[in-house]
Amino acid sequence: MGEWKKTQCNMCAVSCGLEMEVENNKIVNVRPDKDSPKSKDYCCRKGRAAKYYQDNADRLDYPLKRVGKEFVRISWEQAYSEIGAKAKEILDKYGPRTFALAGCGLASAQGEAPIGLTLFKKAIGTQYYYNPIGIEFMGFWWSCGKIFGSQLSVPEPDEKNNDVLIFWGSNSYVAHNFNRSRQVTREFSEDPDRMVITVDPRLSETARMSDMHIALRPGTDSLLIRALIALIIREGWQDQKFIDERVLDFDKVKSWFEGFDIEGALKVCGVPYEQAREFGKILATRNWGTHPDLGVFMGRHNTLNNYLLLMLMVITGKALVKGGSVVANTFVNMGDHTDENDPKVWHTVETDRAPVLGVYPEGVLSTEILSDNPEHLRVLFTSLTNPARSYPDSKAIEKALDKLDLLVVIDIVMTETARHADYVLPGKTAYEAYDFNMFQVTYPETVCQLKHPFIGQIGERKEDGEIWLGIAKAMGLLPPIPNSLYKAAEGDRVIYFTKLLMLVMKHKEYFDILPLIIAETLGKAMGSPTKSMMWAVLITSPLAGTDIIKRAGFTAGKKHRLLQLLPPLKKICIMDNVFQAVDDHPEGVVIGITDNDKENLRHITHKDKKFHLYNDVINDYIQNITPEKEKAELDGDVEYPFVISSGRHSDGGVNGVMRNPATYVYRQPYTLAMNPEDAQECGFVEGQKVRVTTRGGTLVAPVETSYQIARGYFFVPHHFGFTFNGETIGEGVNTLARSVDLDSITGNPFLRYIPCKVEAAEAVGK
Ligand SMILES: Nc1nc2c(c(=O)[nH]1)N[C@H]1C(S)=C(S)[C@@H](COP(=O)(O)OP(=O)(O)OC[C@H]3O[C@@H](n4cnc5c(=O)[nH]c(N)nc54)[C@H](O)[C@@H]3O)O[C@H]1N2
Ligand SMILES: Nc1nc2c(c(=O)[nH]1)N[C@H]1C(S)=C(S)[C@@H](COP(=O)(O)OP(=O)(O)OC[C@H]3O[C@@H](n4cnc5c(=O)[nH]c(N)nc54)[C@H](O)[C@@H]3O)O[C@H]1N2
Ligand code: SF4
Ligand SMILES: [Mo]
Repeated sequence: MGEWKKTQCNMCAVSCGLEMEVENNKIVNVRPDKDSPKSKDYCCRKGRAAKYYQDNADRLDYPLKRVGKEFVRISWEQAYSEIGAKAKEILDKYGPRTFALAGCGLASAQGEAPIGLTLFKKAIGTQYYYNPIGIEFMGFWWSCGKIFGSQLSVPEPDEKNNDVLIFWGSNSYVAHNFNRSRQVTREFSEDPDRMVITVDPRLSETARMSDMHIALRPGTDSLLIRALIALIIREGWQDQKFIDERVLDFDKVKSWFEGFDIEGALKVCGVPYEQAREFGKILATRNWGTHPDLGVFMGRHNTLNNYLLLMLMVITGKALVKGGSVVANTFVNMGDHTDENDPKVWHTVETDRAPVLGVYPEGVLSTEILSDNPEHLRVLFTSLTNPARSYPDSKAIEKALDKLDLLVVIDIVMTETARHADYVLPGKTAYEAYDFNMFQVTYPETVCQLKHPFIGQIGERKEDGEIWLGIAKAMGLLPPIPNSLYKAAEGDRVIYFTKLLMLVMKHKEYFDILPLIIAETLGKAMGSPTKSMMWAVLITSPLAGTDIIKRAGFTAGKKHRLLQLLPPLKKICIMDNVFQAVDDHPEGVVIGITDNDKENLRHITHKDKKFHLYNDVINDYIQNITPEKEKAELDGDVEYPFVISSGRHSDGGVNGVMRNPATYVYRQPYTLAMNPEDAQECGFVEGQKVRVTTRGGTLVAPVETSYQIARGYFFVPHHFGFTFNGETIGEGVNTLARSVDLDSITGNPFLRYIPCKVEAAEAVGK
């Protein structure tokens, strides 16, 4: 019998509370944590498979350096001094615009981010930051920025008060992409007074549980939503009272919908008029919320898809209201709202792309490295990401990685990206080191959880946050820190805070790099730079000083009575108590409670507190979303008559994190799934190997036939093409994507819609 430890899953952004049984420094068993205030006894198969992630044949134990084609073991001292010297030399010679950071935070493990991001954005001074946000959320967050005023105001369904839950291009029953997703979906599905609606070209596992399935033609979401809004306005079903009170410019956007050929559009979408009308009526009369995901986020016209979806919420009176969609109050902002028109915001040199929430589109990374511009990217540091497999156009990415002057990869295993690196540094997982996830989205409660390490030191692995700090020091970017601050860090944290303040008052230039100084001093005292970042994000939390925290019962306490007389310090005292509670409760703590009616408006950040629906860029773009133009484009690709969804979040995979094939023992999911009628017409049989070719590349996979798959639309999962223990299973789907097939507004790729052709790769029976 081992010992059970409380922790939080490291596999996806949902971050369920888990209990893990540990024996001889290994995870031997996993169960959901019934004490978790967030996930309450819920978890999925991926979380339960944590032992295959934690212990496997490919884990890295020591720093490695490339020598010719081989990697050799080196010491940490050598790694730091060589990386620091080389990076500094390039920085001095070519400047910060030649540096980029990628990853620095997995969906569920972001404790290192404040350290890594401060190093790159402030100490080195580059804005070029790439991570998966730049592949999925760009269109959604950009649209939130325009309509609500902030890219941080991302709406979620208010499930407790919704009576209709809509899955729009998301397969949550399999992806578990929100808190307790399977449980919640089941509850809606089984309740006669509530409904599940799925908008998905195929009969997904989620669509199967739905009361209504809108089986639209792939890639027609923008056309469908334009038609739905037009229908709602034509019938006068919009929430006019809500619009009059809360919308700045409804009359200006009405022209996008008036006189629109609704019937013609629905025909192109393949959605029967009667069904669309019923759907429109539900949207106008019921309390609905939606979980959009990769079907719309990575589909054709992905930015417009999202913009129109938000407009649909607004005109039906369901945006940022109880029973509609709400914005969860997370304990930390997930980035900085970035206005692409602000002259201080850098655009990429070759592709002229701007960031959303501080993140650049991953699709252009290879072009920015391969560019001949004197300011092209020369140095790339990555952690918790594997661009060679997860970014569009794997071949271009691998070529680009080889061209870099310096590539440093921090990972827990030898990845396809690491194989191109100059230095590979072994990280610890969140079961071996402190970590936390900033995406912890719960509503109306705000839950905060700190993952405590429970696996002892193995090899020379280091906490990711500690590695970033080591690199900052090796580059000479950490200024001198007085001994008194190190000393203060060992005592009372509120007093330590006042000392920090005094230091910054004396040296104004320290302000921007405060996270590095905290990581160095408080991190040292706590034995973990990452843990000190939990404190840093809590004391600077956007919720500090709000009623949200007070409602959860937190006060300034009895200590520091005098300091509390100053309101800013009172806030620090309260948040320090929050930190203490979080540290004392590894199962997580409810640190905030939102009051629906009072706090929704805080997420509309336009000065007039209104929704702004009109936008010039959208105005130009939407003119092309007509039945005629869309039909011509959708039917016009004679050379590549089929469409492939390059990526499917299948049951046992977690993007590229679960490399260990032991997790696939129950099923062999590397297949090209197609409708049996397509297979028959092409002359393919089940299991036969076929070759899919796109304008970007090609891959071979065995056929799986299923009536769940729509006609003409193939699916291949993206958890493959990884080499594990010397063996490569399947091929990486990003060989199919081109780095130019990006949404023209934000640069988010079209990975769920790639025109393709298919042919037999082997004769039947082989
Ligand atoms: N098991 C598992 N769970 C995961 C992950 C994993 O790898 N494995 N990864 C996690 C991550 S990082 C993410 S981002 C989420 C993703 O979670 P999801 O987005 O739910 O995952 P997908 O499987 O891509 O589902 C997208 C759905 O969109 C549909 N679709 C395709 N094209 C279109 C279209 O044109 N229009 C519409 N309306 N729908 C379309 C597809 O048929 C599919 O059912 O999952 C998370 N959870
Ligand atoms: N074609 C196509 N491409 C896709 C998708 C798709 O559907 N289709 N899905 C996209 C989506 S939604 C996402 S979110 C991205 C994900 O893409 P990435 O962000 O690249 O994430 P992963 O592939 O999951 O790789 C994460 C890396 O982190 C490492 N790692 C895990 N834990 C730790 C740790 O504690 N410390 C350190 N240092 N490293 C760790 C893993 O070994 C792995 O190499 O992929 C995207 N790419
Ligand atoms: S839903 Fe996500 S966080 Fe929860 S157990 Fe599954 S993978 Fe882990
Ligand atoms: Mo994702």
